[in-house]
Amino acid sequence: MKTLLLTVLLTAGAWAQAVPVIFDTDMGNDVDDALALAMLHALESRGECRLIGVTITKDNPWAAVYVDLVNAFYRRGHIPVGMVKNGVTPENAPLIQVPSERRRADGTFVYPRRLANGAEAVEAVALLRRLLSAEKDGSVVIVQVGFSTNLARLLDAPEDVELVRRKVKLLSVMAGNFVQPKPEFNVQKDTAAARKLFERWPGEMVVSGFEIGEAMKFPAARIERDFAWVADHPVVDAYRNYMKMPYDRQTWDLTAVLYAVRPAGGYFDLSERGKIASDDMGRTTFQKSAAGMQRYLMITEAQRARTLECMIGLASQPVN
Ligand SMILES: [Ca+2]
Repeated sequence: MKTLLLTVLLTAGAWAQAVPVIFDTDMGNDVDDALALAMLHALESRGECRLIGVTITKDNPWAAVYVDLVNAFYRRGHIPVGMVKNGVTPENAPLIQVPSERRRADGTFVYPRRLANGAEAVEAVALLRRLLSAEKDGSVVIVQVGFSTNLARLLDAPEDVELVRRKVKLLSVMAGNFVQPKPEFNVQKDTAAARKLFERWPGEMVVSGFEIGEAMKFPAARIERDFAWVADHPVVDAYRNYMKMPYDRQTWDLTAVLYAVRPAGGYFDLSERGKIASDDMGRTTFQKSAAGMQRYLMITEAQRARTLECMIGLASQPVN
């Protein structure tokens, strides 16, 4: 009885420490979003975070279905999923569609899910508002690994800006490029939203630029080996349907998740404080200023191997 009580208390303690996370993703445009979502589930299983909701910026119905089935695979099919309205990149993508449609010989889905189709998902900005309102002040971490469409819209109303200011501890973003003046996909696809986010986000923001995920590639051999604990894994299925195997893929979105949940892990270095700006071409620039609330990730040669190994371990961690 004492042991049971202790277990309950320890579990409750871990739960209280677990940082509430919202994952905002363009699921379907690249496979790193799927690996990043797997990492969040592993981190939740370890008591480090609580995935309170997923909002999507890819305007394709399979994106919501795929996110929902991954959540269900990790036995968290209750997590709310929000869809962008009139978003960019509506095109179909095999990496989200093929796993969603796979059925067994008896006709049942290989990956059961709650959402029958994307139209059943709630609207993303309304969901963001609801999720933030329900959490403690200064507690929420948002991970944005797609376009800024949803979060920029959340900044339209002054009361929502105030909500963000009050509730959000950190916004961890994958976007931009801080070593070369080159357009980056997440900025380029919705330049107006990206500009607005960088100009007006009222809190701490740490950005993982193109160069960080580019420096660490998820090895195809580890996709084959480390996920072998289960016959059908929705993230492996997505990986196989994104490009012809075997291929190593950049870990862009995974880096934003790792920093978001383990900011003190020593996996990355941080730039000085300052202000990020983006242009109509999708390029980002950084202006340092002591009072700035924006920084970007940097990584040393010495950090790379450990950081990559950690991301591989979390993404492939078995369901508990
Ligand atoms: Ca992405």
